[in-house]
Formats: sequence, structure tokens, C-alpha cells
Amino acid sequence: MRAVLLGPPGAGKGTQAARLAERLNIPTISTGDIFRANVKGDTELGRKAQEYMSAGALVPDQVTNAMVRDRLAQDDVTQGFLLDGYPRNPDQAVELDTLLSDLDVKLDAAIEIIADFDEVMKRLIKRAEIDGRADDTEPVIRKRLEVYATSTAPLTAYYSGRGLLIQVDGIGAVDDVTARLVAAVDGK
Ligand code: B4P
Repeated sequence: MRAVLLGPPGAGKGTQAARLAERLNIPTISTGDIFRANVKGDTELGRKAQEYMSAGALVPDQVTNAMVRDRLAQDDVTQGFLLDGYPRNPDQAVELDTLLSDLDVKLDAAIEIIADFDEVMKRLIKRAEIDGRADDTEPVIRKRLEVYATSTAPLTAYYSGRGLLIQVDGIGAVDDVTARLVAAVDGK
């Protein structure tokens, strides 16, 4: 299966991507995780990404798209993958279509985890207390949610129009959300 995972910050994308990918026996590609690993390793990519991430903004498409193109060219993703956090705006979605068409493969599903503003705010503030992630302060979370609403939310209609959208309720225990996701994907 080749799928993308959509949803606002805090909906549980990272949490559920790992679980779903294990069930489907495919690798996860998380653009956020790749950026954070590069920031930690103080690489050139990490230095480019950091200022955007800590402000709650999207890293420029040119940087992100090139990174995803490299990752999708690797051997472990030839049989399938779950993209977590990409695409995040309509231009990235169009770029993904081009990347996949160049590889002569198609996307099977766009899975959206639905969670409301109050719930995601609560989760991310809790994570801030535990992990201390630089972009989990309240003003930056608000900015990320704004960016989601203006840039990422339009992707729901983009994938729905192509018959690829699967929507799953992200509220409830982590195991329950995983069970809903597995059932929804099995039904596809
Ligand atoms: P991401 O790493 O994608 O961060 P995120 O949207 O906040 O989601 P994350 O996966 O971490 O959190 P989750 O919902 O799983 O992006 C970070 C930044 O990287 C972006 O702001 C941007 O700057 C940059 N970036 C990434 N991709 C990009 C792209 N394509 N283009 C440009 N820039 C890009 O979990 C949140 C919390 O909720 C966790 O603490 C978790 O434990 C908890 N949780 C999960 N499920 C729960 C449940 N059912 N109940 C209670 N808590 C739950």
C-alpha cells in the first residue's frame, strides 16, 4: 500500500503512523522526524529547517520536496510506504503526484485523522511538558494550527475528489484509534 496520513498537529499522525505501518508491513516516512533528526545532527538541511519549524511555519517546498524525492528513491519503499506529514499543502500534493508518476506507481489512499482544536491543543501542551519539543509552546502550536487550516486542510477536498480519502475519528484511546484505522484501511 502507498498512502499518505493527513490531520492537524496533535491528531496522532506520528503516533498512529508507526502502528499502522507495522500492521501493513511498510516503512513510514515522516518529514517531521527527518527534519528533527537533521536539526539534532546539525546538518545543512537541519539548519535550513530549524528556523521554520521553531516558528511553526512550513519548511519551504523546495527543500521538503527534494528530501521526499530522495527518500522515495530508496529501495525499502518500492513495495509501499506510509507518508506521515507530507504533503502539507496543495503544491506538495501535486509534486507527490509527479514523483509517484515518475516512479510509475500510484497512491492507494489518503487517510485523514480527525481531531478538534481543543483536543489537539490539550495533547500538544501535554507533550510540551513531557518532551519539551521546541515547537510545542502555546503560541507556536496556535501558529501550526493556523498553517494547517490554511495550507493543509484543502488537501481533504483534493483527495476526496479523487476517491482516495479515508476519514477516521482520532478521539479516544490510542489503541481504539489504531483499530479504527486498521478497519478503515482493510475496507479499502
Ligand atoms: P510533524 O512532525 O509532522 O508534527 P505534528 O504535525 O505536530 O504531528 P506529530 O506527528 O508530531 O504529533 P501527533 O499528532 O502524532 O511536523 C513538525 C514540523 O515539521 C512542522 O510544523 C513543519 O515545520 C515541519 N514539516 C513537517 N512536514 C513538513 C512538510 N511536508 N512541509 C513543510 N514542513 C514540514 O501527536 C501529538 C501528541 O498527541 C503526542 O504527544 C501523542 O502522544 C498524543 N496523542 C496521539 N494520539 C493520542 C490519543 N488518541 N489520545 C491522547 N493523546 C494522543
